[in-house]
Amino acid sequence: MPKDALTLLLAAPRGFCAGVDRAIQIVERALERYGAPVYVRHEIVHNRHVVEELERKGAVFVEDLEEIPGRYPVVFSAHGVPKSVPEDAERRNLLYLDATCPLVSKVHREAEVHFAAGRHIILIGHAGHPEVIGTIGQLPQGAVTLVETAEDAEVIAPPVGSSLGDRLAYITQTTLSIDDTIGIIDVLRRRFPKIHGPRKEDICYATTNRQAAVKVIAPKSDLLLVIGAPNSSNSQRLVEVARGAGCPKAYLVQREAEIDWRWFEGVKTVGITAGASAPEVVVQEVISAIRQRYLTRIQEISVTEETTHFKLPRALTA
Ligand code: 10D
Ligand code: SF4
Repeated sequence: MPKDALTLLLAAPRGFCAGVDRAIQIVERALERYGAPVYVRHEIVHNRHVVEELERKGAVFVEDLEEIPGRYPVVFSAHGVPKSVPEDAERRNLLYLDATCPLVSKVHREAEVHFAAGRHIILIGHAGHPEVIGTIGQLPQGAVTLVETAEDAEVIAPPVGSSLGDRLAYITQTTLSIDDTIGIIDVLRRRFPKIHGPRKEDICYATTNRQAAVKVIAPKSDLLLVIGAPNSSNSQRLVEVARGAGCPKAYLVQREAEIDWRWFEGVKTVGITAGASAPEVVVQEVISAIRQRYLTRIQEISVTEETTHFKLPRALTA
């Protein structure tokens, strides 16, 4: 039977960002330098494929330093950690390498600057996400109030005094939906006109660019596949952005095996993108699987070129 025709719209940029690239390299270099095992606290980035590849090379993933059975090197994940974690590593005499993305660390520093200026901090982000736990953990308990939605922003009651003058500031998680975050900031600015904050938000360049590319391909797509993991915030946001931008059939898949081929019924154009933690090999695996079933024409739609690159910690380059 002849294959049906399908157009694939490949979003660009997609996949690995500079922070993910750096974090993976930190684990690889640590393995070369110190030998296996190298422990990694939390998934280095939220992707099973990446984690399994590093496990094959000798990395061991744990959620708590307590699980490390001796004086082995440990890498902190790209999402960042509360201040108590390096302190704990020092108490345990562990050699640690911090793979926190420099753009997450920048938000940590913003939080510290606001705190030093006597401001109460509103963090816009998702409860329980490791980046949010890490950012809140830069400051003493009670210094930060978490806001997840515009509805939250309407009702939060910052500590007495801070909301009246200019002793209030906001910061954000780096992987949020741009549009939702703007909505939340609008509420905060209306309620607290003197609130301090970044020029826009703290959403990083990679999140911004991947969402921009999805907004271009979604209206042209009958189906849109986002390659990424369910615990990956930036990947989940790409699904929401695609649905909001005109492609209700947008799904998150970790691998080719998760594709439900019934999604393709009656479909002529399929958009494809990948979260910042999803490797290009998985994108190519998905494309090959589609090509086995359909006569495909591939078109890459690029909204911008990315040139950002982050240096490795000196401990690994000296
Ligand atoms: O869940 P997420 O989007 O924050 O993390 P993921 O590991 O999927 O992607 C990299 C993003 C990081 C480390 C947070 F900035
Ligand atoms: Fe850094 Fe952004 Fe990548 Fe997160 S998504 S690791 S903040 S560049």
